[in-house]
Amino acid sequence: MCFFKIIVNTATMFRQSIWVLCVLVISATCKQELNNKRFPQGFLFGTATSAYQIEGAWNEDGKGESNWDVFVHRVPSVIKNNETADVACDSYHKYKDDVAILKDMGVDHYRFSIAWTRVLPTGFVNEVNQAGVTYYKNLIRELKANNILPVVTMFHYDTPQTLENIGGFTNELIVDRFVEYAQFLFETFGDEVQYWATFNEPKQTCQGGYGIGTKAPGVLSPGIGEYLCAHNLIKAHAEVWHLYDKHYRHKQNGVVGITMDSFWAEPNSDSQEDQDAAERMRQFIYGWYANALVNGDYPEVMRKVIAERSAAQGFKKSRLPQFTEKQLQRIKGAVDYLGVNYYTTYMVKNQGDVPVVSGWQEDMQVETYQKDEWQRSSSAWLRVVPWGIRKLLNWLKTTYGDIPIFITENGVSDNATTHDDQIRIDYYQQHISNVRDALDDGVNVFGYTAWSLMNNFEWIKGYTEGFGLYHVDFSSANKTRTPKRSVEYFKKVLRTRCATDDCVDA
Ligand code: GBH
Repeated sequence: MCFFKIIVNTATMFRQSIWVLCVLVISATCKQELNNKRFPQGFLFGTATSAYQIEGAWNEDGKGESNWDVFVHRVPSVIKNNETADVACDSYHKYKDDVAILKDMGVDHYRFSIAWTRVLPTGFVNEVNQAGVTYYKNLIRELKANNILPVVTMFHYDTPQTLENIGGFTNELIVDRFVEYAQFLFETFGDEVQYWATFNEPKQTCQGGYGIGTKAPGVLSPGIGEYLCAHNLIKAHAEVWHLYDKHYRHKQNGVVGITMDSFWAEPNSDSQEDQDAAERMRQFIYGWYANALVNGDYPEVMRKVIAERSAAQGFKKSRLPQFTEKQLQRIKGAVDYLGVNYYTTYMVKNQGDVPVVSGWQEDMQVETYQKDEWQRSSSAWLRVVPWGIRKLLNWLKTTYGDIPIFITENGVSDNATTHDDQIRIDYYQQHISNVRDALDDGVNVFGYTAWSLMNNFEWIKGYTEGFGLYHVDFSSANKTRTPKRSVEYFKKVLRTRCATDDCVDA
């Protein structure tokens, strides 16, 4: 543990000397804990972005409208400062600049997403937008020419509005539409792409989009819409995996995974109630999707709790939909790797008073908080808790066995104006060290991806929180990218393949 808090509390006449003392304590204690072993050969280090957050060109060259285009235009005030991602980082025009900075950093891979509406403007395969196809072909070609592996997310929250108009992921029709879209991607880009992820953080799409309405389309349907969305999304993922497995894997040699939100849930006490509450939270967040795909159904605790609460609320059936026998067989094992986006940790207590509202959040029956001594970032939900990633990785191993794990996002925010991001240097160093510890623990993790390559459109927070290694000047016509101080640190990791300055071979 590093005792950051001591510094904050030393506004006394001895400030200077105590400060110096504390810095010594901090560097001594922190250093001791850092893992200086090199990562194994073949371990992947890279950075990530997503289409809506960086591309801009929202209606250019034949792109169709997505639910995010509509969400930000329809009621501008849902986004901080009424911002949109109409232009964002302008990566649609500046992808060569993006690849140039990736190359300069020396990354092994770059994780980006394809905007469904840029390649299939209607959401259906009846119409292909050639300009959109060319854009991603160029991006992939440029990456490969620079020895950077493309890691492609098929869907990072941006549903075609044509499909959103008829319920988006709450309408089962989307399953076949998504499979057709994926097939189009395999046909068009599959020879060049070996790492696929179907969905980024389905909990955001479902609970954010159709539960509490903080993500597009902003629908409020807690406990109904959010579960229905997840149900269809899981089926869509599984069908895409089968499609790849049967028709593309033998010639394209890739893998198809899915990335989940993955907070670490730390029990607040040793009491059985709190231990159970923390485990319940992990199952409600990660297990909702992972248990279905690895073990073939929703986690037992979700099925039980939601069925009981539904009955008590007078519903005839559980609000959590049931898979048919045939569907259960299709989803079980339909995943090659589990993606992990880790940012922070929550302390978890059992919720004493059982809430009456029937949402996912309430069904979980937990109370959460973050400790005061955990360092803050510029995001209210994100405090720095590096040991959480190690615990999470170990939990994944215990819970899902040795299925490969890919850290598809890890990062911290600044105020989006600074270039002096010591917080990010420390954050990456401590998290990468903990990932190395997890390898020592025997966890089968094969890659680490820093979120994000550059500051970008941070959803409802607009441009007020910056997760980038690079700063972007959003007021300039050029959307100028400049390295923050953390870039030097990340470059060093990429060169030396370890978290510290004194790397040793394992
Ligand atoms: C990831 O989500 C996303 O994949 C990525 O697109 C995003 O840029 C990145 O994190 C940084 O946020 O704003 O108070 O309503 C991480 C999980 C879940 C964290 C939603 C923020 C919203 C908090 N996110 N949560 S709030």
